[in-house]
Amino acid sequence: MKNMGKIKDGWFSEVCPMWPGIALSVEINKVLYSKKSQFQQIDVYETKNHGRMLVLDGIIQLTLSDEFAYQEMMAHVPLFAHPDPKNIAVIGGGDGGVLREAGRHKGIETIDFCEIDPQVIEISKKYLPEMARGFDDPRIKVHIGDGNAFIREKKEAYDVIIVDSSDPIGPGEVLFKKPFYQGLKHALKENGVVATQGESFFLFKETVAHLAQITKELFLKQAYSCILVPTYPGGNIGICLASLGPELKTPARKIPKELQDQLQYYCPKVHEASFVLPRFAQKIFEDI
Ligand code: SPM
Repeated sequence: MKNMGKIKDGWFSEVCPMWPGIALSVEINKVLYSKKSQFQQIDVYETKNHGRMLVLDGIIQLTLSDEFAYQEMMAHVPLFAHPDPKNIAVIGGGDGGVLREAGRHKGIETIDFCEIDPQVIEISKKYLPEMARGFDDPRIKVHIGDGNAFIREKKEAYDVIIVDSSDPIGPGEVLFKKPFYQGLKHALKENGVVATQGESFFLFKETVAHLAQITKELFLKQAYSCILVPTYPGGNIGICLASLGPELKTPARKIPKELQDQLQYYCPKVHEASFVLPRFAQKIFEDI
């Protein structure tokens, strides 16, 4: 895939044809790593004010200053929507951040993790240990390979599946298509919940509508949760949620105090509030 990032005068800019006319720029001090893996260009920068930053094919995946917002919401919204998650899968997110958050749930017994690019895991372990400590959890079984193929082999295996994908360009494209969602449904146990990277309703209206349409057709319930992330273009991103039973917009159980004390973004009120959308975004869901 074409690299969507540019560096000029000490600033990295994410420029992508999917959000024309806007660039998100972050001032950088140093390039810590820059190499092409079998799947994508991987860059790690030391930024001036936002800690280290992971960039794949020129698209910002995280900065250490605000990564907690995305990782916490991607993990805790689906995990608290489920009444008792025991077996879960995480697809993508080789930096380990979603695993770190999922691991805070003591009731989970097994975590299957699948990532297509082993280099992202290796580089995160070396340069982003705050994220990659997620891999230290003994309940995690790491599978290297295609997430779509991995999910297709599973039947009624998981209570919750979280898909931390990159954008629908490059290696993540297949994870935004209906056959993948059919596989997710097949892989869920009764009452299962799925959460996928749902893009921004400002910048990716068509993708948001497309995912809502697919999940409405296949699942009993579907909903879209909004997350504020200053270092993603538009300052926001969403979670596409779908369920075979549980309500999605309210937590199904109380959050233990020791878990709440570890978090910076997620709490039960934010869980509920994240589903309250501006009028134009609500309309995307009314129109499908
Ligand atoms: N664990 C962090 C991985 C992040 N995965 C999602 C990245 C999405 C980046 N693009 C956002 C585009 C803005 N709408």
